[in-house]
Amino acid sequence: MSRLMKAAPQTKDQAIQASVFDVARVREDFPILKQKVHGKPLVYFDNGATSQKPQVVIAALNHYYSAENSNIHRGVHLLSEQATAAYETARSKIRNFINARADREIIFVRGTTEGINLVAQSYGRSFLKAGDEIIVSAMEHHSNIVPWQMLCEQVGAKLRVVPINHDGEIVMDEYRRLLNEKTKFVSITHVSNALGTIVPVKEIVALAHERSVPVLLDGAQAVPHLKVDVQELGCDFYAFSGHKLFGPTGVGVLYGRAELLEKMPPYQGGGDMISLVTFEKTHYNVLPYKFEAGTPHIAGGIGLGAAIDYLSTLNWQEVAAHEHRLLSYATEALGAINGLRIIGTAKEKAGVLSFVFDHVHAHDVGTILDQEGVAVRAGHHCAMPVMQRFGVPATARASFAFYNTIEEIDVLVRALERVLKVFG
Ligand code: 7TS
Repeated sequence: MSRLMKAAPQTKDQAIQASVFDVARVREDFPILKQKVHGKPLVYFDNGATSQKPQVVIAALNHYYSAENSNIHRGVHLLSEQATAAYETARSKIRNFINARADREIIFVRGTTEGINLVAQSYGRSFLKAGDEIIVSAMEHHSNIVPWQMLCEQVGAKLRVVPINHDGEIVMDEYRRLLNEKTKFVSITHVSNALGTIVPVKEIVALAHERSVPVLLDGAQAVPHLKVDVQELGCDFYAFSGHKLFGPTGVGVLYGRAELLEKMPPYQGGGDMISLVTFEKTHYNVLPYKFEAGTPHIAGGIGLGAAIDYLSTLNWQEVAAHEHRLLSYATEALGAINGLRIIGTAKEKAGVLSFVFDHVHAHDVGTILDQEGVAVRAGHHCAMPVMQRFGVPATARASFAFYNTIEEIDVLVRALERVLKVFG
């Protein structure tokens, strides 16, 4: 299932020779990559925070606002019909992209964060009670911790945390031990944003299901790198953000198994999520609209559909091999730098390289890299417990996308050498 495997060391020549993926051509599709920052060519290694948009996505947004802008699901006029059709077509593309069974299992949300909050509040408040336990892992993004803590405060449930080992992998024996008759929900990331670890989520789901415990997977960092098939994974919920998948900000997806979504109450009330309203009683709309109160991010949904169309034009095997080369080349090159320590050395990793220097703070690293045109993220990556686990305040993080190149990693390495010069 995973498209990226262990990072095997490669020389630069091996890495370039082995490349069949035409990265130069793909880069032409992303206008922003031609930018210079501080007079240097942009090297964009902050894809974990948000990825860049191909011209076709920008054009889809432009087309929507220039030619189709109208509210959906309500107009009798042509523009509204066109906008509705475009939005619902995007939903079908997403369904196909993650292999959900039906369009009604695809709920448009603002992003991963809202998807997780929706499940915590709608499913959690309805079906969890005092004494129940929710399992998360020690490598979650805050958006897969805090919504569950809020739920725990509301219903009196308890959060249990599966530890990770020193490579940044889930300790599966501990997970097995934590699963018990009190466990009522499991919510785990598919790929860690701070460490790059690919989590064995299929096994995690299967173990939970042995106890009939539903599982949500946070797919924010997985969908840009892995081929995700929600039926194969067997998960009950899967959340991801459009903006990390080369689509617009402000739109994302919550997949849910229809059987569960049917049982869950609405998350928010308002227009579009109802079929009949009287002051005595309101009848809710059918799926997925029951969970889509108010005017949604119509252009965003359409733009996300365009991103998925774009991705379907790429050869995924080539993309996977290229990303694997980037990660293995970067792991080797950065690993050779004096005093640099890579945080997150799992056997299976996707597109993320977090690192620290013994005597230079990650923010200083990020600032000097920026002067060299290299954009990385420096900080706790909204995963403070991961930083605590590794005993560091912050890391610098290079996160890759398929449009990155081996030459860009060389620029990063030279820039890191400058960091060492500046800070001795
Ligand atoms: N889950 C994971 C694993 C993430 O990496 C992120 C965002 C989120 C959830 C939240 O996504 P949102 O789109 O709803 O905000 N991660 C990052 C990051 O690593 N740097 O900036 C945002």
